[in-house]
Amino acid sequence: MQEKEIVALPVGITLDRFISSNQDSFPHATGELSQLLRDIALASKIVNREIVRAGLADIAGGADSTNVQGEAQQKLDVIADIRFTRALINGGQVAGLVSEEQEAIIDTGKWDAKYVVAMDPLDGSSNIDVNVPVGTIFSIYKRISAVGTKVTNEDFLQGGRKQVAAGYILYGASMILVYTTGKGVNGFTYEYTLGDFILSHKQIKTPSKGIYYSCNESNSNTFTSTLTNFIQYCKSRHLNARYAGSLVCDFHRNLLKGGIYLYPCTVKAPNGKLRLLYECYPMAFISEQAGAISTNGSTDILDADVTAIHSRSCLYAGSVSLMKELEGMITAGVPM
Ligand code: AHM
Ligand code: MG
Repeated sequence: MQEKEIVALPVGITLDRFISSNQDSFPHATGELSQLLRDIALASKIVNREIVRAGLADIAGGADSTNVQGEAQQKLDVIADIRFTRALINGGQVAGLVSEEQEAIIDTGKWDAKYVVAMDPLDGSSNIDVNVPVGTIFSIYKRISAVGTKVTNEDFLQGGRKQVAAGYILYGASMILVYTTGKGVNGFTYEYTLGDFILSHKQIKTPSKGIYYSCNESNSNTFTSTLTNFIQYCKSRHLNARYAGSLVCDFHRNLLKGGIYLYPCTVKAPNGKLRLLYECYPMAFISEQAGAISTNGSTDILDADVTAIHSRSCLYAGSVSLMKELEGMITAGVPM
């Protein structure tokens, strides 16, 4: 049966109303995905509460521990991981979870649930101590293992095209939740006095001509000549450089204003720094839905194979005109 068109929803309605109306546009929807999205929104409010008081409470700074990738954990990394995990377990719609902060799949024990979630609970956490925006990134799949059984690795390694929803929360000057279920991208700004997310950015479309490039140029001595030439091209076109070092923050700016985000493979991170499952795939899904493009230098990110839950990738994502220029240079020059 054909999906019904999403009802035209006005800016200003609550996330809850939006989710319910979207659900009505899927004829066989049972409400489980809707509830899962609400659980993520709830967890984000709790994490946001922690972030805004980080300068006052003793929750900024390092946690004296490292995560599975051997990276130093911040206290808020740990807190965000606990908050999201707890909200998703208690919500009951998720059979298993993958988190950047946990080595193995988290078995929620809710084996009757049909969804699994991969997430980076607090992305860009090196920015916490200096009050620069950070984010949460999530990606949702329908499990392929039988409902009623324990989840498996394969449930998470289905590939980017199998995502049923993906999104991020940006904890910035205001908190905004941006997500897609494959019917466009919408953004909801948190209204503190109401305690609700309100539709503020309806059907986001990335301008095809970008005005920003976002890249950690301190790695430029290890860039390929193709990438060096592309950065030179950006400068010759008077694009502005903008790089906070928080993927969610840098990606969000380019999504709305037009631009390109570049995290190449480097000597320090030969396979790329960003994680495919819970950083690149969700951003790629959002990009595509917003009319932008993403690649790892040779393949559309959504078509790139994932072999392990914490696999890494290079990421180039952004406005069509800039991405076409980059792809042209890749074809003509040395591989990235
Ligand atoms: P994290 O998930 O440990 O926070 O690392 C990912 C972050 C991204 O948010 C950001 O784009 C990138 O790492 C910045 O890396 P670098 O400091 O090498 O530029
Ligand atoms: Mg991250």
